[in-house]
Amino acid sequence: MARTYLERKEAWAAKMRSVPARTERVEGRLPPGQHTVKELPVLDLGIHPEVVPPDWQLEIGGLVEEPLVMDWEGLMALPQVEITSDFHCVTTWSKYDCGWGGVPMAAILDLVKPKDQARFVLFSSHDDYTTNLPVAALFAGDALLATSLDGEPLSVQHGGPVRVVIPQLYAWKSAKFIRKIDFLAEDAPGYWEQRGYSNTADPWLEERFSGEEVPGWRD
Ligand SMILES: Nc1nc2c(c(=O)[nH]1)N[C@H]1C(S)=C(S)[C@@H](COP(=O)(O)O)O[C@H]1N2
Ligand SMILES: [Mo]
Repeated sequence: MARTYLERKEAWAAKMRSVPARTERVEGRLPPGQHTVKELPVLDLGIHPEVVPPDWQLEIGGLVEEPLVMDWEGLMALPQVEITSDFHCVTTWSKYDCGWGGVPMAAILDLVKPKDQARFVLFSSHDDYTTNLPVAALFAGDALLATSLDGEPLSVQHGGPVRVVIPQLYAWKSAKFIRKIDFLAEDAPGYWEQRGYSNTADPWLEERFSGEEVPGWRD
């Protein structure tokens, strides 16, 4: 049987695992090895959970002073911004000028107050996807919990009602259908990070692959 897109994406990472990242960041708007696309593709595990705003909740816990469960009203009560940024997927497409609207990640950090030991976050989504980041990445001015795209409520195809957007890293770090954020002392690799993709994911360093053996992979 033909392999699914996901299987091919995973096999690609396994095959390419030893391709090193660059040692110096390449300057410029388009990261190395990328090409631009006109429309934002839909890319995920193929599960589009229907969570409507009245039912939406986000659990934020782990190493924080103020763990909480936020609902839609709570999210809407936080400062709202609109930020246009570019989005870069490891499969080599880049979409320029995505007009994301939502709450700055910095506002979330202010609210939950990560403890000193909290150095990493793990995002968990309604499709059981996970991805991990250093807490430091959430301080980026364009890092958002997004609820709209180009002036429209965020569609489920693009991760609605609420997704993470971290434009400075490859798009697999931007968890769609977000349900939980855990603050951790130790790093905890997420879905693609366990399947051969880079832990750090800087597009201008071409940090695509993990550089490590992927257990159980076959051609
Ligand atoms: N929950 C969840 N988030 C996810 C994914 C996923 O499979 N599930 N895929 C990631 C990948 S690989 C990419 S390229 C972007 C795609 O976002 P888009 O479909 O809005 O373009 O979502 C990221 N976030
Ligand atoms: Mo991606």
